[in-house]
Amino acid sequence: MLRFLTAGESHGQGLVVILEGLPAGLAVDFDAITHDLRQRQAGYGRGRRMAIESDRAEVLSGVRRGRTTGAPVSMLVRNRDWENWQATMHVEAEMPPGAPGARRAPVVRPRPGHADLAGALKYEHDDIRDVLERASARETAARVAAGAIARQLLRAIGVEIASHVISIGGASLPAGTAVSFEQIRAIAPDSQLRCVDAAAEAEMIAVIDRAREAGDTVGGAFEVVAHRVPVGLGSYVHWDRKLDGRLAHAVMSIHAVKAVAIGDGVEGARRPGSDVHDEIVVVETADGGRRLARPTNRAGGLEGGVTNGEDVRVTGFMKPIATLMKPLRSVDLTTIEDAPAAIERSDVCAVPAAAVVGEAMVALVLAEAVLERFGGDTLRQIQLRVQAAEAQIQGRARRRGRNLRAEV
Ligand code: EPS
Repeated sequence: MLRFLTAGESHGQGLVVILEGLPAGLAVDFDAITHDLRQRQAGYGRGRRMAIESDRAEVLSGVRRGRTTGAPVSMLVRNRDWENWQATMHVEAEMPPGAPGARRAPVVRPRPGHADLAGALKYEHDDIRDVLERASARETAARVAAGAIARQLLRAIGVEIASHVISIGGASLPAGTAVSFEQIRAIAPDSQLRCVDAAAEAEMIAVIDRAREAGDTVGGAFEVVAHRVPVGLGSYVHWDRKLDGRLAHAVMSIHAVKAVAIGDGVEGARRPGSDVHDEIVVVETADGGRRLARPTNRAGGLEGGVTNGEDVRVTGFMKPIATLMKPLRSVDLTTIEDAPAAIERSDVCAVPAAAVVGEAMVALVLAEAVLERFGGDTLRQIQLRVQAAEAQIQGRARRRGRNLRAEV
């Protein structure tokens, strides 16, 4: 089992993550972790906080001389902004003398759409800061650090993961646009919105600008695609082993994500089965053999909750961020009088960041499913089992191919 735990507040000292269940012998690319963290910080529409932070994960354990040992990997992502928040966020009962930063007034006007009200009622907090600090999407930096290592495990068996933005507010890729994995992979790391279509991206930027001017926020949709995924991850035999359900859980858990689709998702509910299911055909291979192929991949690489060898495609739909510069109506929880919602520094749009977090969550779920199917305490054992499973599938196809030709 691969599991991870995160801890940390948005303006506390930092974020901590422990990733447990990794095999030994995985070479860890530290620059790749930093790359993923920086990708999460990027994107048009991000707020001023991202100009303060320069996220980097310090690996504290579980890696020696560049390779995993099999022990839990722990990482720390420090908050640079802590400097400015110590007088508000100190862990000691009394403010340490000389603590830098302003001592901020309690937050008492919950933002509709945020965890503020439900959290304050549930945990009996008078200062909503005790809720919002942990509910903040800053936590996703820790997930991305863990996901970066899961992605490296997947890469070691040939799996690649990438993401792109489909829509922001009402601006979208033209309906029915087929986006290949190669197109997504070709998106430049400094792309403003991680969209494959320049015209659509320009429209999306205009949507974000209009929202900013109006003191509003916008959401959107992103798609995560995993390429060269082995056949047979997950299972149809029991509800909690279905990989589509596990991916949906993981992506839905990302802040502000309100819906998840696999493959064509909700579109499939509107169309007849003949327009939804991916036909199975036989094609000749270069060496004269035969293999099974799928002319389409509307299922998003999953049938019966099991990977079928096609690209795994997961879409996340994100609502607009809850902090509005032109706040919605709310109530002051100290006076129980009408009052505009609190304003916290925030983003106008964080869909490209959510896409990067989506990659991390998909990587973590797929890595766990790989460990379940191929087991192994070391990367080497896993690689051998992946190869053996692949050879077995190829061999079966070849044998059947010969039988077919003999019958003709
Ligand atoms: C975030 C950091 C936060 C927010 C954002 C995500 O920083 P700050 O609150 O200091 O501006 O920008 O969090 C939210 C959108 C939210 O609603 O909490 C980050 O690192 O991603």
